[in-house]
Amino acid sequence: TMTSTSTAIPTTQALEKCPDTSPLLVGPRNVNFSQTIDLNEMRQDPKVSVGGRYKPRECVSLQKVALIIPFRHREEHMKHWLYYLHPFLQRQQLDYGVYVIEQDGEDTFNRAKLMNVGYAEALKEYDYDCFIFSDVDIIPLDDRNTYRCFDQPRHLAVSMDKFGFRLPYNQYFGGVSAMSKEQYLKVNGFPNNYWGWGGEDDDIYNRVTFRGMSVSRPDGVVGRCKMIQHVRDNKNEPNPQRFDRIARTRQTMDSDGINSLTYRVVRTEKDQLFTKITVDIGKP
Ligand code: BGN
Repeated sequence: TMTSTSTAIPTTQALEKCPDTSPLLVGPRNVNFSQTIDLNEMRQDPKVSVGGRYKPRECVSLQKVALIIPFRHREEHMKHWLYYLHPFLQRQQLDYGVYVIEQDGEDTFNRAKLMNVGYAEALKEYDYDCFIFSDVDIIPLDDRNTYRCFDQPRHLAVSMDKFGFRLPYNQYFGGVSAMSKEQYLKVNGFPNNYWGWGGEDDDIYNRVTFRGMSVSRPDGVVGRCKMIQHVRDNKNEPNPQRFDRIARTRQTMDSDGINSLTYRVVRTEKDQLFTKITVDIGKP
């Protein structure tokens, strides 16, 4: 017979809600992108289930969080992201899933449309309440920067090394952001028509303010993060239309967004540490 002194998880008794602040946080930590990453050890972790899903065993998470990462040809960055972020999110006691949304083909990249695809696809799998939209090359340095949603849309990458650990401008909403399902639907998601680099984050910032919301942020110490250095990607040239587009957000936001999203799933791969969805999103 079993003794009651073991650490076995009670199955009959309901788990309690996780505390507001996780007791597992460690605070600031450094990262080192010159290390060679081997994810195989992490893949053995029985607490992470296939597709990059996790929930704490010790309590019921306050939020169910989908991490959405637009992607193409950045395998090395993805390794670093997974290596640092899985333990980080686990220390935050989140119930989470990692979705890598890969743009199929070699046409011009469209970060924002891939974000919309990630939102739609993640919701087909699980009843997520919160969506973290993250670049693949941004690693947070302090786990007090909780990757969850707040009562206003949240900007998380507020203190990046490449901008001297400050905001590049007050309205900056790029890199990593968090929106609840409700906040996201209120702004009709991201725009689908920003092809190439720049402006799509300013567009969603505009959407947030035009819907009467404001941006919430961690402080500049907790919000520190590093970007992995890289050369500019092919097929992601600065978009010459971005200036005109961000000037017209108010006119376009109701008709261009999650309500007008179309795409075709080309393939879905389940790694132990992430779900990769390759999609045909068309071209400009
Ligand atoms: C801004 C870009 C953002 C980008 C930040 C940081 C535009 C719109 C025309 C002014 N915005 O200038 O998309 O995230 O720089 O690199 O280009």
